[in-house]
Order: sequence, then structure tokens, then C-alpha cells
Amino acid sequence: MSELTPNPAFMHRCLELAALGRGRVGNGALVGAVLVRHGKIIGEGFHAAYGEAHAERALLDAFNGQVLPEDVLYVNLEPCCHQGKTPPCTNILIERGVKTIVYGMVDPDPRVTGKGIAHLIQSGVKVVGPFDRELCENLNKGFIQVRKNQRPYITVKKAVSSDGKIANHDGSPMKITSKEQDTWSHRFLRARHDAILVGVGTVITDNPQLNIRFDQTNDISLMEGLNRNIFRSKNSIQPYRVILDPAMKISLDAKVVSDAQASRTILCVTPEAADREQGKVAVLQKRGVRIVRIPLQGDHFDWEALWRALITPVEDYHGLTSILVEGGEKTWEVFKKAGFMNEEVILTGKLFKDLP
Ligand code: AOF
Ligand code: ZN
Repeated sequence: MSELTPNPAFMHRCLELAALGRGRVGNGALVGAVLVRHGKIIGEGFHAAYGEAHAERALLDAFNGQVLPEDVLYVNLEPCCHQGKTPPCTNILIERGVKTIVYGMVDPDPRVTGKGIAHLIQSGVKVVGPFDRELCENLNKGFIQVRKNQRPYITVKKAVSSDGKIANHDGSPMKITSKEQDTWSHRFLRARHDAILVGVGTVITDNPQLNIRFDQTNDISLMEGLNRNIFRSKNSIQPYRVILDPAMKISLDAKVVSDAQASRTILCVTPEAADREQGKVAVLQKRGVRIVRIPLQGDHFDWEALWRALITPVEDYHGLTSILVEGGEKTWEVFKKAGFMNEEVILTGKLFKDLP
């Protein structure tokens, strides 16, 4: 067999497809697959939602033709070999006669790690990879974090004036970032996380919406030079809004619990506060707000209990894998001090004296 030189364009297409599952795959992986014949894509598939067909199966189910020995299947994650909510992908790949596979990264799920590749090789499939591993791992950093460490991937975002002052120092809202920075934040930060997290103090002072709003006019210039489609598409579901509110101080009028997307809000309270505020709990639950009871450990929530509640699927909640921590200052510090910060993004705005 002649040597195969994988083509990055096909792996990039897998990532674009994979990203369409953002917000829908719960605590699972974002996966896309393409079938290539003589340098052209002839089939595509992606993991569209939690519990639904994996990318490879979705592709082969939709592909009516015969897979030929020279066809190459690209997929950004090692094909699975376990019986989970759906049958193993390795089986259908072998059955349908796929002879060459290019994969992007090894699956961190211990049920699969290395075993998917081994199963394919034992069955005579040529397996090439990991190919474009960094890009693939970057898209699935939340999934990797959850599978390896049983907690979400955490990015902390701050806005700081160019002379180092922080907004909201005295509790009053202050606009530090520019419109362009805000568009970037929505497009590249909020859109690439499963949830946006703030402390209740920020909800009380700013009454934020914590959703993705695209500024169409700024989109294109900001996207230049970047792969435009590796983000959450406009039709995608909004990220969850996670509010840390131990004493359940949130107002029933706060936007995050009263707008049309109240069902995307997860309110974390102590069991004592939930018992004390049963009326409020009932109203919020009726609006679809998810209320999770987390005990305190010292002056903050018990981390393990918090992670468990956020990453574990229960009934119609399918879990999440990544969180963007947006504020305020106390919340940033707690995450940083506890060692849970994977990434820190600091947006530098105007000089403090020039702020409105
Ligand atoms: C693939 N292709 O598209 C995805 C994979 O509970 P299940 O059955 O959905 O299994 C979840 C695990 O399957 C997940 O942790 C990861 O190891 C793999 N996801 N594998 O070959 C896909 N989504
Ligand atoms: Zn699979």
C-alpha cells in the first residue's frame, strides 16, 4: 500500500462538523468525520447530541454508497470500541469496509484509550495518527478535562483597565472593554464554553444576560485569518449560566432567571438555603431553572460536590465540560487560589481615568 500523507483540510472539516454539536453533546465529545475519495469529501457526519449516533456511525448511516478500499475516513477522535449508549464505532467501520482511518487524538475515556485503535489494526485497518492533535485536543479540552480529572475545564476571564484597575471594584458596574473586545468575548470565549459562571454578586450589581450575542458588523474582520467555522454556530443552543449563590440571594426578577432562557440557568445554593427558601425554589423550578444543592466547605462550595453536580447527567440534564468564569473579582480569586484555573484571559481596556 502506498504511503498516505494526511491532508489537514479534511481534519479541519471534521472539527467544523464536530463544533456543531457544541451545547448538545452534554458531557460527551465533539466529534466530526469525513469520508474522502480521490481527494474529495464524499460523506460527512458528526455527533449531534447526547445519546445519539457517534460521528462515524452518523456518516456511514447517511452514506448510501459502497465504501471502496482506497477511501480514507478522517475523524478527530479515536473511534470508540465500547458498547455505550450506542454500539462501538469500530464495528461499523470494519463492517462497512473502511480500510484507512486518519484520527486526530487518542480518546481519554478509559473505556476506549488505545483500544479503539488496536481493534482497528487487528482487523486489518490502516490507522494513521494522531494527526493535527493540538487542534483536536483544543476543541475537546473540556471533554478531556472531565474524562481525566472529573471536573470541567475552567477559563477565567477578566477585564482590566490599561493601568491595571479592575471593573466593579466598588460594586458598581463599569465598562472597561471596547465593542470589538465584547464581540470577541462572545464569539471566541462564551461560544467555546458550555457554561458561563458568575457569583451572585455580579447578578445583583450588573443584572447580566450571560448569553451569546453576535455583533454582525464586527464578525468578519475579527475572524480573518482564522478558521471561521470552528465555533458555535448561530443556531446553536446557548451556554448554561451557572450562578454561585450559597445563601440564595438572587432576585426573581434577575434576567438570568426570568428571561426566555431561564431553563439554561443552573443555580447553586446550599441545602440549608434551599430548605429555607422553598417558595423561591418552587417558582424558579417552574420556570425551568435548575437548582442544585451543594454543601459549603469553609467559605466556599465543596468543590467535588460542585463538579459532580455539573458534569453528571441526570434525566434531561446531560452535563457540561467547560466553564468560562466571568466574575466578579472574588469569584476569580477563589477559582485561581483553589488551583482550578486552566486558562486566564485578561482583556485590557482604556486607562482608568478615561473610563466613563
Ligand atoms: C466516537 N465517535 O462521535 C463520539 C465518541 O455513552 P456513549 O456511548 O455516547 O459513549 C461516550 C464515549 O464515547 C465518550 O466518552 C467517548 O469516549 C466516545 N465518544 N467516540 O468514536 C464519536 N462522540
Ligand atoms: Zn463511537
